[in-house]
Amino acid sequence: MAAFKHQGTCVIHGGHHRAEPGSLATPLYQSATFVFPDCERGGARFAGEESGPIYTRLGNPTTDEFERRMALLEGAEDAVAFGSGMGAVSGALLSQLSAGDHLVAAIGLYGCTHAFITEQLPRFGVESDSVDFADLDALEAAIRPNTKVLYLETPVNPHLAVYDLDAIVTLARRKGLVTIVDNTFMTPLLQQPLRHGVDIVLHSATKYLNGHGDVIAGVVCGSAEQMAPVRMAIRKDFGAVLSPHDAWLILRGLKTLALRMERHSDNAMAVAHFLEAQPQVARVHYPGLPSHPGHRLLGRQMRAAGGVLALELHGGFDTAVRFVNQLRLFSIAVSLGDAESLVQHPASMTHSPYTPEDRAAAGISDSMVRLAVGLEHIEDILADLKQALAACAEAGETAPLAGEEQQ
Ligand code: 4LM
Repeated sequence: MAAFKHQGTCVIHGGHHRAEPGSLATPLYQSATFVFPDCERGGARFAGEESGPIYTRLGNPTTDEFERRMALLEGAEDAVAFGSGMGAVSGALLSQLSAGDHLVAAIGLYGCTHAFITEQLPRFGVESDSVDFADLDALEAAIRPNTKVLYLETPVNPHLAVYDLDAIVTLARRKGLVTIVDNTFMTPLLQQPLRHGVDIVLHSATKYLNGHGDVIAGVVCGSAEQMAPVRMAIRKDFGAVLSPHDAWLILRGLKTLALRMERHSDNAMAVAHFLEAQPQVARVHYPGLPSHPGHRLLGRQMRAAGGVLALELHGGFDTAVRFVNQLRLFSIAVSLGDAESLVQHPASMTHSPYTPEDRAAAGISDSMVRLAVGLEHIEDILADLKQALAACAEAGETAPLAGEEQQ
């Protein structure tokens, strides 16, 4: 596939073949099945002797363009679209693991990924251990003779730990392991794990890739050899297929990805600096801050720190809940990567699938609040945070708790 020199061009044109009669936008093939010219050629398509669409669960021209664009952006040979980020997470893992295998996962992954690894995979005979991937000795010690996969997010949802991909890949190669990275928080605009030697990269395309909060989708990228079973076994037989209409919406959303990631990162950086200076804030987790342990990887591995940050307020669960309830511009919602600023409370929302003990071990405290900073004007975003902190300080113990009526 032809690559563009700049990703800002690739997000607009990557993988686009202008079809007759020359529509500028990608045509939407909203069709479940495709008609064969004759029986022999239908058979030839099934046998892989002739290219062309068969049935949308196997492939669709609109979805194919999204896949081509993602492969180009990640520097992969191929990409496979899924009907959700969890479809991509489970699809990538199931393509690499069989009964009797073991994987090592980074601590503090997205709650449903953690649930898939610790609750679903054991039902199919796959065991796992969770370790801090920043501690390479601990990571090496967790590797067993039957370990097949190292699985991580970087930055990690929700506490934004950043892991050194070069160091992890060096270890994985020495041990003959496959590395899988969930690149949702960064997008290929800010980080390209395959360029660091990672084997498979995946996304919840629900987030920044689509960017408009109206689609659930996922995508897995890697070598042609690795993607063939992801497409023609995992997606075909498990069926977590992306709707062509949703692929079309993501292709439209992708066109502004470069602009959006710049604005998200600038806004989040300003929010992080603001929050770090507030006496009510005990800690800000954002790799863009020099105080963040992973800051050294900015520039080398990440082009910018992205739009998500986490903060911990002095106090516990109730303080976090009060702060969230005081915000007005930020919407209280899970997800991230949308134009709208979103706030959520990981302990009771995205990371509620964890046991309290696993959450504590993963560094997700009850007072942690996650902000997915949107594309609004930074002065309005900061004003909202200021008024919420001021309202919390004023109200003190009398501030309303979760579930109480808000004006
Ligand atoms: C959230 N996240 O954090 P679908 N990988 C990562 C994620 O953050 C998510 C998924 C995969 C949130 C959703 C509620 C790093 C999701 C799963 O939701 O299946 O597209 O992605 O707020």
